[in-house]
Amino acid sequence: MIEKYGWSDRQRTAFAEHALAGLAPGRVVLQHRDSYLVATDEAELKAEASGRFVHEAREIGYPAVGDWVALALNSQDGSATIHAVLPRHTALVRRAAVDSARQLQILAANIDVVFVVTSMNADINLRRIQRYLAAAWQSGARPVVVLTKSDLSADPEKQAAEILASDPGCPVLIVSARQASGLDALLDQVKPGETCVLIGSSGVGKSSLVNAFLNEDRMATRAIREADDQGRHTTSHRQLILLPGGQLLLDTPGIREVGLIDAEDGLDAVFDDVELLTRNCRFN
Ligand SMILES: Nc1nc2c(ncn2[C@@H]2O[C@H](COP(=O)(O)OP(=O)(O)O)[C@@H](O)[C@H]2O)c(=O)[nH]1
Ligand SMILES: [Mg+2]
Repeated sequence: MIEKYGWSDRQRTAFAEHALAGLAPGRVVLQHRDSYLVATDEAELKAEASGRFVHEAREIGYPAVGDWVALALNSQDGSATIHAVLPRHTALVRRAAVDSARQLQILAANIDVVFVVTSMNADINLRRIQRYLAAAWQSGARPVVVLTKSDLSADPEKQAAEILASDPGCPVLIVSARQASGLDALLDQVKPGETCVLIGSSGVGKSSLVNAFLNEDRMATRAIREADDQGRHTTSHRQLILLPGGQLLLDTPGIREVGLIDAEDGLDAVFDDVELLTRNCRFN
């Protein structure tokens, strides 16, 4: 089961010392406020970070979605404690001010591809794309620009050409979740067992893409939120999703990735309903 989540020789080698200590490997698939859901070889377990992370967080950050972790299993209640995080080969990171200290915040760990998602129903904002691309390159993963909602554009190729002319150094792909077009070309960028993440402003169609890949309405999209279906918001909370083709996909709610870039473009005003939810209610 853990192979499905991308477990490979790289992790096996890094994990050897923890195996000797009697710990079990797992991958963080979902992050709540104070706890995690971790996929292990046998099951998905609720896990909490051990006390030492309070001290280590400034240096390596708290465990995050996508992290490979070393777990002590509690057979009594089926929960687990995270004792260590394996070295990350890539990470989307921001420095957040927490309690007046600058703390490392990991938005997504061990990702192979970053999809920089922007919508074609408005003019292309090259500067914004470049900022997201800078964050993507910095993560160490391969960026891909994704232009969504091609069904709303009079000339999708022209908009793509505009971005290519700015020399992004990565593929630029055109998709429509609504028409289910361009989806295969997108997934071709990610091998089975690799992990990709969607970043981009709220409303550009990230969650709709996840649903299109899954061919089901797993993620809450804007329209659903407007229908006031509160309960569905939680499903869009940064969960690592296994796609039918074997790729792992992470959707991000709006504000998280906005923190990757500074406020010059007024992007700090782009709040996402999901973020409001995390501030207003307790997850567990
Ligand atoms: N016309 C059109 N609308 C889309 C498409 N993809 C998403 N949308 C709409 O755009 C809105 C925001 O989509 P959502 O997936 O929630 O965006 P997110 O905030 O980036 O996750 C919703 O009303 C979707 O129905 C598309 O390919 N074509
Ligand atoms: Mg969304």
